Amino acid sequence: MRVRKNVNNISDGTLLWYSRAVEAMKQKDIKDPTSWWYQGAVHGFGLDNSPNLAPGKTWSELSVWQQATDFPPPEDLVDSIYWQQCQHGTWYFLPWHRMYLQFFEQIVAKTVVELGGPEDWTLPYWNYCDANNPALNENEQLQALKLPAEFGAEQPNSDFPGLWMVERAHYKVSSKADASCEAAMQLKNFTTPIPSQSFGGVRTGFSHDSGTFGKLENNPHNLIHVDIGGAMGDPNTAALDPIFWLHHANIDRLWQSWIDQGRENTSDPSWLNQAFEFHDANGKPVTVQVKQVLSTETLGYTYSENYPDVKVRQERDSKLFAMTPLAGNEIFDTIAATTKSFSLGSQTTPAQLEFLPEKQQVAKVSALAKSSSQRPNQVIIALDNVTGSGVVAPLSIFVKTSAAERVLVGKVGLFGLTQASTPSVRHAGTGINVELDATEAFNQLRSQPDWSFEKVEIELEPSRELGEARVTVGRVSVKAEVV
Ligand SMILES: [Cu+2]
Repeated sequence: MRVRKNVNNISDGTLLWYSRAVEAMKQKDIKDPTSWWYQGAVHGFGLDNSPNLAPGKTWSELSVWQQATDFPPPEDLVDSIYWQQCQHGTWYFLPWHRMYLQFFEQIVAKTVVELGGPEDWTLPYWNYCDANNPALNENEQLQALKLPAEFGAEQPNSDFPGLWMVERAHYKVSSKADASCEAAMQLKNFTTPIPSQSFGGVRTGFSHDSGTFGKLENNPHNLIHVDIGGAMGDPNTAALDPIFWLHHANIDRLWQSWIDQGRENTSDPSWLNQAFEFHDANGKPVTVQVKQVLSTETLGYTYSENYPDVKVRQERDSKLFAMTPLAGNEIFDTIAATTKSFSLGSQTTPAQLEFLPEKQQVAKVSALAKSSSQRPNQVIIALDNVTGSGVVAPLSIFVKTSAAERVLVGKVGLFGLTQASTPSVRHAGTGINVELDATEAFNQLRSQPDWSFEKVEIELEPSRELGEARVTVGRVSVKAEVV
């Protein structure tokens, strides 16, 4: 059994051999399924040359893809069933990436052996969740936000040239909130009709372009992608950054940890039977179904450490409210929304809410949770049809009432924004949708003296300048649970 270990706790040759294998795989032809380029293109392939790099940085070539050995690839490869397959905004997000990592790990392991290295090379994981681990001190927490030193920071680490990437905008995650894994791990259900209550994502068909994000996919997954930015900020280039694979190993570990806590995957046959196409370490085509990858041990690997057990949130909060667990299929009523699309600035952008007359509201936010024995009705803030281009830094969503201090609802990572905004045969180009659970934020607002729902304001704020990125928000709405 291979054990995938925390990259910050390994001192053997794992990263040295990884670096050598990356360099060897880069020498291979883009048409070779075991090449670095082909593996990257399985996730996504595109020639966009204007992602958001840090000021003063440029792509090392016009597009990172033009560095590929034997570029350009033949069109029929670009259009094949093997390229541009990554699953985002969907309940296939976790199983597809598990398959992808599994074959990649085998290809790297085989390359390591060919280079004279050990037989048991195993992919490590990058545990940025440790930034919020109460068992660690502040220094250790901040350390978890940084890329491992072997991957370089501003400068390459000369002992590990294969792990360097010019096309990185940042070398650390910008805030602990972006690396927060707890909220997703607390969820009870793999898939529900409510995206913010779905650990594994919402029910869809094949979903290569981002659409509606489930909880784990948004935070931490998307936020880590856009925080590192550059190639990592765009699905069409993300897998060319060697850190990509360690990021996804951690996401895969979170899925396994969630199951080990006693949760269950969906048993829906359309999920279990869905098949995807890959190549194995010998470059032979393989078809894998979701139901074949539900146990890491069956696949021959495990993780050195699970994410610490967390209880489902309803149980944890039971001291505060006698909560009945949410099933995730509660009915929500929209009570306020913007009526015009608006574009986002680099500073704070207010969303101009219009409120449904109280008489017409089925759900009411103001009247609820007067006594502590009553479960407050759930409140959701939804961002719909977010379109644009470029890499957008994590977007914070705040609520406030006029005088009082604003409250952070959550953060949104617009990973895949460009593709989701581009009409194609596969996708309508209607952009990204995200829902955030705003229940706790509204509880805080409600306790303020001048509370009234009609005074609520929503603000959106990117954590860094937009640079070349452009964002238009189709609609922001506040939905409350009908009880
Ligand atoms: Cu990813």
